[in-house]
Amino acid sequence: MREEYIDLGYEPAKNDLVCEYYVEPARGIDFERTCVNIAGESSIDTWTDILTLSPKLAKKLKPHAFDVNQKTKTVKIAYHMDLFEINSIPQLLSSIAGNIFSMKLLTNLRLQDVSFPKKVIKNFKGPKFGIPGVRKLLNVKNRPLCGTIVKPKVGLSSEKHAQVAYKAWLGGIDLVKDDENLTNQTFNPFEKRVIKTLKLRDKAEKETGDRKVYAANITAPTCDEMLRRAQFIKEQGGEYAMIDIIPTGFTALQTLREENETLDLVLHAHRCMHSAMTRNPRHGISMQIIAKLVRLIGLDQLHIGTVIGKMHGEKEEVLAIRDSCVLNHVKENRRLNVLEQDWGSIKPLFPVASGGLQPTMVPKLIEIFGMDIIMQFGGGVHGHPWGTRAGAMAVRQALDAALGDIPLEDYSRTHKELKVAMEKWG
Ligand code: CAP
Ligand code: MG
Repeated sequence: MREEYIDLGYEPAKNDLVCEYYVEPARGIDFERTCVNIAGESSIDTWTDILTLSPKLAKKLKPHAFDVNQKTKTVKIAYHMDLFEINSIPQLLSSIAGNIFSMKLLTNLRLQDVSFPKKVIKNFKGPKFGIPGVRKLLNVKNRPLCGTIVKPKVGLSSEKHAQVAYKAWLGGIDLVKDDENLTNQTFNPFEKRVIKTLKLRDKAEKETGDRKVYAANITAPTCDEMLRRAQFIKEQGGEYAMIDIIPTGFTALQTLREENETLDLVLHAHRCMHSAMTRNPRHGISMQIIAKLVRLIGLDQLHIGTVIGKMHGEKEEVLAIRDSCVLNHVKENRRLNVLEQDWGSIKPLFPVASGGLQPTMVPKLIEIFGMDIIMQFGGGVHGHPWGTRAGAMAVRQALDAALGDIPLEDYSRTHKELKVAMEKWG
């Protein structure tokens, strides 16, 4: 194997792509040898010496494991840009997150972060709307946005779905979205749902005087069908589409982003299934990377975790993901395995906190995330003892209290929907 892939003095070149891996070699296997194999298998090499690549090209394209740390079990590898199809996320992942996970000589491997050089960043569009575009569309400047997911996830008819959405909007919710596994089932077909829900969106806008949006789930079996559904939303006067980013895959996301130059929809990224890759701290791919890919490709909103809700995700990790969504320049953080990243002119992606949230959590959510967050309440709206509209009102009351620095306990004395929510959820 190519010992020269260990290159401790190497300074990554301006256009190198840098990856950080966490590595656990199999029993009896040397750490450096494992790193050499990871570097080789993810780029120009295989399990034995090969003679087909010219020495000149091999020298140019060889990977550089420039930071090899057996104590922290991490290695940083710099890859020459020519190894990649510069605007293809699938090809990138087939390289830096492909075969290497299967190698017998390691038991665990985690791709912790990727730092994209300017040259790559320039080849991607990034979010079309992002935080500024979404705020402009909804005409909401200085507060977090409030969303809901129609519940139950699946089972409602299109009519009932639209009614539930309408009640949530009347109660003060800005964004209503489909759930991740609601697409085009017989009890609630996509087109019928979009028509009915957008009709009631218009009614809710008229009655409240506020902008209201609906993100229908365009997750589909083929890219053609996904685009057809997105087009249908557009034709019906919709402004949003939602997609399950992991089940549909990166080719679908890149296709959607290309088409979105003309579709002009706000794209909401639901990350269901991500934990199959991201949850194990010793194996897989970090959520940090998923978030960076989504921003690079250019969806506009992404679920990042809640810290206090029903899904896993520690505060520090969730906030590091948030930073990768919103900052123009992310500094290296060795403790959290975050590499430096300059985003150039790519817009910030709107982070979404969702999963097990209810109204009484609003002050804490603001304390954790600040104003640039979309807070989504599924069960926390539709599970209100007085129903969906009251649940939505309780969310907005909690928000008003938090923004006015008034304890919920005090505010709930004059706001009965919040009071009832507090009685139920504490
Ligand atoms: C939330 C949700 C979302 C999760 C996804 C659900 O509903 O609709 O899919 O937020 O998790 O199905 O659980 P509730 P994450 O508000 O009723 O929990 O955001 O972590 O990707
Ligand atoms: Mg859901």
